[in-house]
Formats: sequence, C-alpha cells, structure tokens
Amino acid sequence: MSSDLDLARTFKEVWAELSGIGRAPDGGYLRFAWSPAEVALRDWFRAQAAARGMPVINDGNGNLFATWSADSAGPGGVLTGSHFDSVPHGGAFDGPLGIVSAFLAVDLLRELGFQPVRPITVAAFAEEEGSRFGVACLGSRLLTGAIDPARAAALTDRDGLALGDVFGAAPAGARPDLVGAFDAYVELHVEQGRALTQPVGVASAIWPHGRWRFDVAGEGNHAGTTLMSDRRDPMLTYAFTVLAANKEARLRDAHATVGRVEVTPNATNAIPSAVRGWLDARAADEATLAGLVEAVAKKATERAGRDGTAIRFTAESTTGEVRFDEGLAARLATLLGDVPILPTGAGHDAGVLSAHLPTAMLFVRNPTGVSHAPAESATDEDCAAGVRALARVLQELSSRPLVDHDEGVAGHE
Ligand code: HGY
Ligand code: MN
Ligand code: MN
Repeated sequence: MSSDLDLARTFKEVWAELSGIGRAPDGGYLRFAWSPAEVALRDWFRAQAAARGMPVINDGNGNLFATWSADSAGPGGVLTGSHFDSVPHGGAFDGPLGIVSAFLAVDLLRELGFQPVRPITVAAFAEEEGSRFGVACLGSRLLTGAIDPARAAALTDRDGLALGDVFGAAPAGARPDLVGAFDAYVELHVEQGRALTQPVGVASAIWPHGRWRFDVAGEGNHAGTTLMSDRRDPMLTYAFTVLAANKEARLRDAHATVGRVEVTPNATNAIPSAVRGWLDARAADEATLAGLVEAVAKKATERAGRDGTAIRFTAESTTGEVRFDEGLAARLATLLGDVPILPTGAGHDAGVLSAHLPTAMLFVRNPTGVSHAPAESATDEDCAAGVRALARVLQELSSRPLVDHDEGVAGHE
C-alpha cells in the first residue's frame, strides 16, 4: 500500500503532466472550454483512462466519462471527477484537482486489490466556469436537462462564436439514460477559502448565487468639447452600480463582485455610448440574494435617471441554494475520521447533479485560501490526503449496490 510519502510523490509526478498546459505567461491559466489548452487536457484524460483500461464516452454535451467496472457496461455506479476549464488567469487546482485525484484514487484501490461491485466513473464536465459561453456548469446543466440545448447552442463567446459552431451541431441535451445509471456523485475540489485547518473536509451546502449582466446606454460624445452638464455618461452609472453592489452586499453579509466590463467605443477621448458590466452576487440564503440584487438594480436605475442614461439587468446564470445530502455528508465525514463539514460560496457541477443524485463534495485545504487567481495553492501532502480520502469514499460507495433511486442512499450497516 502506497505510503503517504509515495502518494505525495506520485501526485506530484502526475500533476506535473498538466501544470504546463494552458499556463499564461503573465500568471495563472487560460483553459477555456474547447480551447487548445482544454482540448489538450481532454486528450490527457483519454490517455489516463486508456492507460487504466477505462472506456471513455462523450455524452454529446462535451462531458467525458471514463468507467472502471467489472463488465464494460459503460458509465454508471459512483460518479466522481470535476472540470478542466478555468477562469482567465485562474489557479491550477480549481477543477483539475478533482479529475487527477479521481484517477489516482482508482490506482490506489487497484493497488489494494479492490474490485468495485458498482462501477466507478470519472467525469470531466465541460464549461464549469462559464468563462467562454457565460453560463456556469454548462456541461452538467446540459446533461441533466437544466438548460435547453438550443439556448446553449446559441450562446456565443467573446469572439461571437456560437457553442453550436464549436460543436458543429446542437448539444445532445438531457441524458437521463446516463444520469439514471449513477448511484451518487462525489466531487473532490480544492477549497476556495481558508476554513479548513486540516487536509480534507466535506461540503454541506453551496450558497445561492448568480451572474447578472447590466447594460447602460448613454450618449457617445467628444471628451474635450462636451460640457459636463450636457453629458449622458454611462460610465458614471456603471461606476455607481459597482459601488452600490459593494455597499448593499456589506449591509447583508453577502458577496457582490463586478469583475468584468465592456465599454463602447472604449476610446480614451470619447464619452462612452454604452457600458456593459456583470454582477456576480451570492448570499447565504435565497431571500438575502434576491434582496441584494433588487436593491442594486433599484439604486442603479435611480442613478441612471439622474445621469440621463438607461440601465437594464439580465440574469445570465443563476443557481439556487444547494444543500448536499445530509446523511451522505455525515457518513463520509465519519468515514474520513470526523473531518469538518462546511458550506461554500463557490458553485460546482456537484450543485447541479445534487438535484438528481445523492451528491457530496470533498474539499482539499488551500493554504492561501485564494482561488480564481494564480495564488491558488495546495500542498502535495494535502493533495495526497485528498486522493486517499476519495479512494476511501469510492471504495465505500461502490462496494455494494448503493442506491434504491426511490429511497436515496442506502444507510450504513
Ligand atoms: O464561480 C464559481 O463559483 C465556480 O468556481 N464556478
Ligand atoms: Mn471556479
Ligand atoms: Mn471549480
């Protein structure tokens, strides 16, 4: 049985295979869905699966599934995995850690001579960050029917390329045949915060959250010849909206971020004609989130009236509160030695799958607590502890038929 040191070394070696893929010269990673970097990671996934004799299927939505099973019945049983795509200049661990850990957990179980009664399937979900087509967890939403494939096909990236063009056809959409074959989903993910004081934890919930695009229309004009009193400057309304979001979030112990803006014509010496921004808002409960977004929209609209501009909010991607299967979370936390159970403000494919399957998440400690930025980190030792924990969980959940889909997760004998 691999010692902790061996496992940390193995993790480091496998991790090094990915670490150069999609690395940005000015820090972090650029691994947008179906970009050359992400396609290279998909190729890596297929090679890892092939090396383990795990057949791979694509569900027609861009999600990959590699399965270890006694017969080659295809994807099913206990699902694990995560995503490869990143936010622009994101960290190395957000997503790929869950996929690398899944393959290494299979190795560990095989080293033990373990043979799963239920299959173990490793997934690589597409476009989890929504960094290219704007909708978070696009792949898992398509798989579960949470988004209309025609709407998804029409989504465009920043170059105006539609998802349907990338696919060359409409995404397959809902695959109940696949989802119905899974007993449970367990996603391992780097912690995106600093709550963990030990290597591994279990998730209890995901905050409700979403992203709202706001378009401000004003009047383009000359920066040098237009009197201040004659201006209808959308940048003013935009700036006020950003400050209002920050203030309203603080008043509610919620989180609000405006990290992306597009200005037309984006010229140094021209008053913009339009400014487009995106509000990422999250809160511990749905009422607080709704109150936050409503307050921001109200204040921004009042300000637009004073600026002579017009503002419009459009919900682009929203996710309700996710409370993971309590029994499963408690069972896994106990199994792993009474590790902490904690909520997160970050969205995950596990949040989407939890509406269809008993679902759990394992978190691996991130000493910096930073995520969605180059400083995201996790030690080899903690990642090895995550692999060991995931292997233990997969062993437990695949050792016997787990789920009577009507009854939910079978209890612990
Ligand atoms: O934005 C999120 O919460 C996740 O990392 N996609
Ligand atoms: Mn992320
Ligand atoms: Mn993630």
